[in-house]
Amino acid sequence: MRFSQSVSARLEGGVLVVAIDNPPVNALSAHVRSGLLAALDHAAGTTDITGMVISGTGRTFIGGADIKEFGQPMVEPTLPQVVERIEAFEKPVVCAVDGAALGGGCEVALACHGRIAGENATFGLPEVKLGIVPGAGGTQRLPRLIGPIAAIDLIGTGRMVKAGEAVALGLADTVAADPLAAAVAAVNAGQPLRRTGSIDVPVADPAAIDAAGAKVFAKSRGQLAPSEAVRLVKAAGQLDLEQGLAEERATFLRLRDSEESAALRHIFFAERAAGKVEKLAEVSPRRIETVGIVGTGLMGSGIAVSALTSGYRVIALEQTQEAAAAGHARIAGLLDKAVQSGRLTAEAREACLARLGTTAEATDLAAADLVVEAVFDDFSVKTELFRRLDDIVAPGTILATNTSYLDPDAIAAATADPSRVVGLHFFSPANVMRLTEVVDCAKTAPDVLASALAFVKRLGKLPIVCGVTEGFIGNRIFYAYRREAEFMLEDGALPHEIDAALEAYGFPMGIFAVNDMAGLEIAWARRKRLAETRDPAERYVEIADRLCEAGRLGRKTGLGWYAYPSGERTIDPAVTAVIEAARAAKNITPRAFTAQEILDRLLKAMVDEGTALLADGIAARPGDIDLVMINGYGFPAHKGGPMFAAEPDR
Ligand code: 3H9
Repeated sequence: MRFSQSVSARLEGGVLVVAIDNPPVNALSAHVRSGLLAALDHAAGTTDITGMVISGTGRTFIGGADIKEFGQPMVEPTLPQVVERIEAFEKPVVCAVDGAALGGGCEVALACHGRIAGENATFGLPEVKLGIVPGAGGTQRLPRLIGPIAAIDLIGTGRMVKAGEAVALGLADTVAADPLAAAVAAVNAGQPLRRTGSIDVPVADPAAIDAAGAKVFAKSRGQLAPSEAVRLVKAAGQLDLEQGLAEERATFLRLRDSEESAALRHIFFAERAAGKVEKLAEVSPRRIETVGIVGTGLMGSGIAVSALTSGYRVIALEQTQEAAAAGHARIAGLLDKAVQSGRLTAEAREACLARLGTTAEATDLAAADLVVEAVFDDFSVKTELFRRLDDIVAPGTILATNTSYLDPDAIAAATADPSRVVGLHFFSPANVMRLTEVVDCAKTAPDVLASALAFVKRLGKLPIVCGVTEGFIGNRIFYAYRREAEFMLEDGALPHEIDAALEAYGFPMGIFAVNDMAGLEIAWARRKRLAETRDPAERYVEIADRLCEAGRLGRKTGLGWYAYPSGERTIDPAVTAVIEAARAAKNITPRAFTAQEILDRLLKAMVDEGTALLADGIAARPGDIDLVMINGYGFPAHKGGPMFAAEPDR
């Protein structure tokens, strides 16, 4: 039986088993919604049918509303209409959730009279991550099933839960190896017509509800959707179902048309597009199972942990036995921390350590399919290392450089086979940060690039492909942005004013506070390195040099753009004096800046540099630049990144 292009069904005895088949994720497109309604009509009108099972084809149950339909005219039936019909249905409807039941998919499940989870099931209402709230009853039905506190946690943060937790919370009835068979059996066994909307929201301590809300607010500064989600869950305990649903729907429609939602949807699709490279469509990656990592400092040990927890075998090379032992201890320590914070089980830690070898013998890297160097960022150190590896590793082994500032083409040129060299620019701490710039060097072979992308994806990270340029995408934009911030210091703004404007916009920290945290010496060294080739006619701000010369290298020295007398960032009159002296030396009459002017100038600097990167073919898409700035430099995701925020015709 077929009810629409994506919804079909078969009869198992008296049970109508409905299958949704709308690849890639069974989103609730218009034809899915109409197909479900038609199936319900058929079941209602056929006496022999005793009940219905809803299932998804493929790896997903239902991935949610079809996000591609947002921004287009609404097509009936709406999801709330479908969901309400399911809940009110006179014959039992049970869902067999194999894979993800997200957003609208979870709302369909919540409306069913029974919910059977497969072992791979996940449930979640991740709408806030798209700048919206659930719009088909999620905020009203979930608290009725699992209580307001757990509902605030799940809906306010968008956190997904696996089958076991879903059952423990009361979201799912049971976990079954064959959820479809179990759902059919539940209908045959007389599944009662449990209507979630008829349940009273369990009473909870108001202080605990407020505390759960406060946790959500703390993580969602500057965003609208999470606080609206919390408000709606609380309302579920105060309003009747109909009023609650009406309030939810109005909020959903309002937020769906918000800037925040447009920005977060842009990021959603940008993330899916990232790492897709047209020229690699037909290219197969090389097999990578064993990863060599050279250097076990902060960066190398972070990369090692990331690779180990993603199932790779790791051989970490150091210069001496002592350094190798210290590296082993550092990696084990990071794994311990992951266990303590619940991100890793004790068994998984043991399995990681069993796959780790640390050594001072470079020849041990012979077994590696990929070697990532994370040694001191010095040209001769890196090229000597790669030349040595040329004689050790197999011809198919990929050599990746983690350089931030050197020219990877020049590093590649120093090796016997530049086609196997690629850049992997991890961000620190590498076991935590998702962003990785994958540098497609002049001679990188297509299958080497494809392998690097596959490796980064398997690490669970976000790969952004970029061409070779000083600082790649992120640091190049960061330099431009910092230079503009320093121009504004000369023009009349003070560091705390610039930082306050950025923080009010949604950056977790302003640029001067960030510089203090990272330390001012790396940028100082770079300025000194570039001094000889700098165009004397170019505007150059000397304030940072004066601070560095005075030993103000940032937080670790207790002084930088700010003073940190008791650890707290405070405005330092000594810095103001340096700035005023710099203005006076150039005869600049300072003027006042509004927060908006500050933002406009900084955003323009980022966008101009981003536009140049696109024109030069260094970055492939504006969305890639947005992702780099959001995931590496604190740009607020709910503003969509600099390129999106500056789009004039949105
Ligand atoms: C909602 O439900 C609102 C309701 O409350 C109210 C309604 C009234 N729509 O991630 P992947 C595409 S809001 C359209 O790489 P995975 C995606 O663009 C929604 N397209 O796969 C990509 O396309 P392409 C709440 C979607 O296996 C392809 O599918 N739901 C949607 O790694 C593969 O995606 C969510 O927020 C969609 N909903 O992960 C869930 N979802 O191949 C969003 C995906 O052209 N989705 N696509 O690049 C996800 O979290 C993941 O996609 C999922 C699968 C876990 C399902």
